[in-house]
Amino acid sequence: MKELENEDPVKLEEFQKKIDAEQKIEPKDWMPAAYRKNLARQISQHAHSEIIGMQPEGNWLTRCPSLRSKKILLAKIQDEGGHGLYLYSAAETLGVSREEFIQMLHEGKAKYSSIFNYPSPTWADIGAIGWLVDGAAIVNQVSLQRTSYGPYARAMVKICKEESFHQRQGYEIMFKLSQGTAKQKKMAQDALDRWWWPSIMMFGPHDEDSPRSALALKWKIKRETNDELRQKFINRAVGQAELLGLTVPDDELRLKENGDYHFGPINWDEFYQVLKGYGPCNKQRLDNHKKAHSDGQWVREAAIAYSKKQKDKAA
Ligand code: FAQ
Repeated sequence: MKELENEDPVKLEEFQKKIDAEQKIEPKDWMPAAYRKNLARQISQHAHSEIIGMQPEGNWLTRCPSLRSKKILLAKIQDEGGHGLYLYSAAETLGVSREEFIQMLHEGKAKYSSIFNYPSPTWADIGAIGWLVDGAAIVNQVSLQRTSYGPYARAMVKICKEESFHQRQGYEIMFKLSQGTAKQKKMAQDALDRWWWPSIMMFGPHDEDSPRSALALKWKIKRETNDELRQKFINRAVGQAELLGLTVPDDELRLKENGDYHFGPINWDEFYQVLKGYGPCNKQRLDNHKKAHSDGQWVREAAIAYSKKQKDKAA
C-alpha cells in the first residue's frame, strides 16, 4: 500500500499485532503516519459536525412551543457543544491544534456531516433531527466506542450516553405531533419526508465507493462498514416510524427474509453536491461559524490573559 511505503515494517507489524489484540493505541505510542492523519481527519470532522450541528436546532430555541421543550432543547444543544470539545481535545492529542482544525474548516479543507446542510423550517424538524439524526449518530458512535484510538473511544462512551437522551427528546416531539391534530400529524410526516434520505446518506458512500474504509477497518478506526451501520439504522427506524403511524418515504422498502429491510436507491448526486458545498444551507452554516469564531476572539484572548496572570501570580 502506497501510504505505508515509508514505514518501518517491524514497527508496522507490532502495531498491527496490538490492534488485532484489541489493545488501545494511546497518544505517545508509535503509530503509522497514515493512521495519525486519517484519525485526525475523522475526529476533527466529527468535532466540526457536532459544532455546526448546533445551528439547525439553535434556529428553534426562541420559538419552542413550551418552557419544558425549550429547557430540553437548550440542554441538548449545549451537549452537542460539549461533544465538539471532547472531540477537538481527542484530535489535538494527534499533534494538530484546535486553531489549525478550525482554520481548515473555514478554508473548506475539512468537512462536517452533510446532514447539517439541510434547513429546519418547522418545529417538527426538531423532532426529526433528534429522532433520525441523533438516531443515526448513535448507531455510528456505539460502534466507535470500540475504535482503536484510546482518546477517541473514551470520548465516545460519554457522548453515546447523551445521544440516547437526544434521540428520545426528538422521538417524543414526533410522538406528540403524530398523536395531535391532522395538521400536526402532517407536520411530522413532512419532517420525516425531509430528513429520511439525508439521514441515510449520513453513513457515507456505499462500501465499494468508500476510499477510506479498507485501512480504517484494518486498523479498527472504524469497526463496521458504512453499509452495515446504515442497514442497522434503517432496521430500527422503520419500526419506530410505524409506531408513530408515519410512512417512510421509500416505495421500495420491504422486509427481507433475513430480517433486514430492502431500501430504494440513494441519490448520491445530491450527497456529493452537498459535500462540494452546494447543499441548501452550506454557505449559511459556514458563514455563521466564521462570524461566531471571530466574534468570540476577544473572549479567547481574555481567557488566555487571565490564566497567564494567575500563573504569574502563583510563580
Ligand atoms: N458528510 O471513505 P469514506 C452527529 C466523506 S455527529 C460529510 O466512507 P470515512 C451528532 C468522508 O469524510 C455526525 N462527509 O470516509 C449530532 C471522506 O472525506 P475525505 C458526524 C462525508 O471517514 C446530532 C469521504 O466522504 N459523525 O450527528 C460523509 O471512512 C444532532 C469518503 O468517505 C461522524 O463524523 C457525510 N455524511 O467514513 C450533532 C462520525 N460521509 O476523505 C448535532 C465519525 C462520508 O474526502 C445535532 N465519522 N464523508 O476528507 C465516521 O464514522 C466516518 O468518517 C464516516 C465516513 C462514516 C462519516
